[in-house]
Amino acid sequence: MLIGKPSQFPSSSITPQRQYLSRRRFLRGAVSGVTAAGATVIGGDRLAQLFSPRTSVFADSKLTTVPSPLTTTGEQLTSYQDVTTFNNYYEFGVQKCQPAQNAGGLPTRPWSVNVEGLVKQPKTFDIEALLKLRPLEDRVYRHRCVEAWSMVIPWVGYSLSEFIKQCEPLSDAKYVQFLSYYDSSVEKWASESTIQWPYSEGLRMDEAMNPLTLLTFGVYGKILPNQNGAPIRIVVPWKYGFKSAKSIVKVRFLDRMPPTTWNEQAPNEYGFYSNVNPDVDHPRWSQKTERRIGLPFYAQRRTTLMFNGYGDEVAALYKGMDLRKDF
Ligand SMILES: Nc1nc2c(c(=O)[nH]1)N[C@H]1C(S)=C(S)[C@@H](COP(=O)(O)O)O[C@H]1N2
Ligand SMILES: [Mo]
Repeated sequence: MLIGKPSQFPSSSITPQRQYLSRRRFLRGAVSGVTAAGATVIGGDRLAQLFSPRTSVFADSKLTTVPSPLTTTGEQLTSYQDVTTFNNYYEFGVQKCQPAQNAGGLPTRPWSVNVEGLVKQPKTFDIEALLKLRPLEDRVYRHRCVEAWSMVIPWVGYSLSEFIKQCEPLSDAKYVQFLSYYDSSVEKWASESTIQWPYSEGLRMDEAMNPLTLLTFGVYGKILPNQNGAPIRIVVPWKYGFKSAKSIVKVRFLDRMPPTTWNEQAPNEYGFYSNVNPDVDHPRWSQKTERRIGLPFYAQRRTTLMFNGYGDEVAALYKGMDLRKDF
């Protein structure tokens, strides 16, 4: 077994989730046996952590789910392996392989989401209560990153609108902001980029209330792995991936557009709306096509669809807007 800084390991040396969990159970059993015999040793939890801190103990837990009428079908799903090892989560490193290696220390329990701003009264929701608020649905969505790659992912969650109703926003709330967890002692890689933390994203209220916008707790029928934004994230399938903030700790209702991370980084490259739009290129690359992760190389290239293929459901939200200006 390897011991060292996670960044020193090639991804091939990462212990697969199942193997790690069973090893962890074994270690616990072994250590309690030794302790019972009278020897002084470090506890099973601590020992297991020393050996392999990369995967959350929750990551393998199955969720009880129901089918969803809002699922997208017909396309081959991206494998669990690709969905959970090719990630963007800059707090845990700027390379795609880094979040899976580094996010093990994200403390996903206890966890609560604070709601503030233009609401009847500020509230705090515990993650366990949020998991039970509505039946958890299986929803397959296309996922299009602004970097022109894509996946097809079976998420687990329920419409964000169900949560927003519980927040009791006031009528002058026109936008909603999502703030991600940030702790520089846990997310040591955050300083590798010039981003101002915490990660911030936002939606116009009608976008947030659209039934497709998913409050997400899981993937492939299981609790979200940390690198995918555990324990709670947003998924907005008709927008570029960066609109979907991970590991949310705060939701704020506002009467104006909130500042958002990528828009602040480079306003000419990343707009507030960031709807998937093959007709509006990024200043440095085309958005007309995308590379579907996990397929053989000759089959990867595909045409990007307006609103990522969700135009029937969302085009009306942007009626009368110039999407070249409001990109
Ligand atoms: N807090 C936080 N949320 C984030 C990001 C991030 O770096 N930090 N990256 C975004 C980007 S660019 C994408 S494409 C998606 C990636 O989600 P996935 O890794 O689950 O596919 O998360 C988004 N949410
Ligand atoms: Mo992205």
